[in-house]
Amino acid sequence: MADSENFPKNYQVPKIWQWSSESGGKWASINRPVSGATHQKSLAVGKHPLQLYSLATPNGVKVTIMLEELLALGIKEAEYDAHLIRISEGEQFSSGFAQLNPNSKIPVLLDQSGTQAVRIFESGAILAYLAEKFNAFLPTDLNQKAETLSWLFWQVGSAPYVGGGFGHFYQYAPLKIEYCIDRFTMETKRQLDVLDKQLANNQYICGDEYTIADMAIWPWYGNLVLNQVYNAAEFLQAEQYTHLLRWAKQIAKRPAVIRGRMVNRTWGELNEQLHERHDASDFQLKTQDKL
Ligand SMILES: N[C@@H](CCC(=O)N[C@@H](CS)C(=O)NCC(=O)O)C(=O)O
Repeated sequence: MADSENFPKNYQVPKIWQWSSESGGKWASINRPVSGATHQKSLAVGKHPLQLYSLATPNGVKVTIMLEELLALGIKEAEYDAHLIRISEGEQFSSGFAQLNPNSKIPVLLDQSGTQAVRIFESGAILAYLAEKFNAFLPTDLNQKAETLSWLFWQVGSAPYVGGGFGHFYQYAPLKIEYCIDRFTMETKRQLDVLDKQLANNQYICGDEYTIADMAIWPWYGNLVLNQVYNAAEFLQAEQYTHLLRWAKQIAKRPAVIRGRMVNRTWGELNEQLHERHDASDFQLKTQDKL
């Protein structure tokens, strides 16, 4: 990894950008300016109709929370296999993965329950697909559905400023650049304020009903104020967002959320890491502390 000394003090923008694989940073080894597979490897396929290929990042956890919530409702058809994709090792660039998601990013879902298998990529699209397939966590009333989808799309459009912007420059960038940290901290705090105001008058994001909007927003913004990502709660003065914190703590206690955030997790406490999930009993039998 390059450190700050590798960066010239007076950078002049060249006429044409050239890719330097030495540009450094935590994700330098997997970042490329081109798409597509880097190696031939097919994906493992388990016994259940739903096959998830993922990692327990906030985008991955959205889907495992949804699947665990569906199972908690007693919907057996939502049984799934969750296969681990180690993105820091470039497993998202296997030919099998790239075939399911041309964007080579987790999560991706393969639904084999019908006559023709369906692949769904983009976490927001996966949540909407599962909600419609199982008729749960997305209101059928058109106006309420519009409100839920507005917040779902808000999350998908807004979180890259938090992840790719704030989180990247605050935690991962090999040098701390005040301009970048200021710019993305400002935007992140603005977004936290949007949520705090919405939750001042609503139990859940869209009112009294827990929906896919909560499942999409919690892994990013709930975890941020609970100091579970980027270790930035103090820096962002998370305690100011009292309504958001109240909601974040409430969601964190849901059994399906506790299970969902363990799936495909490869860091943190060993008893909270379930690298692969192929059966409901895996939560009791196959966490890393038991293997
Ligand atoms: N908009 C996508 C974003 C997915 C995404 O950024 N996934 C990250 C992990 S959170 C990833 O797979 N990164 C690997 C890479 O960029 O190569 C979604 O919501 O599904």
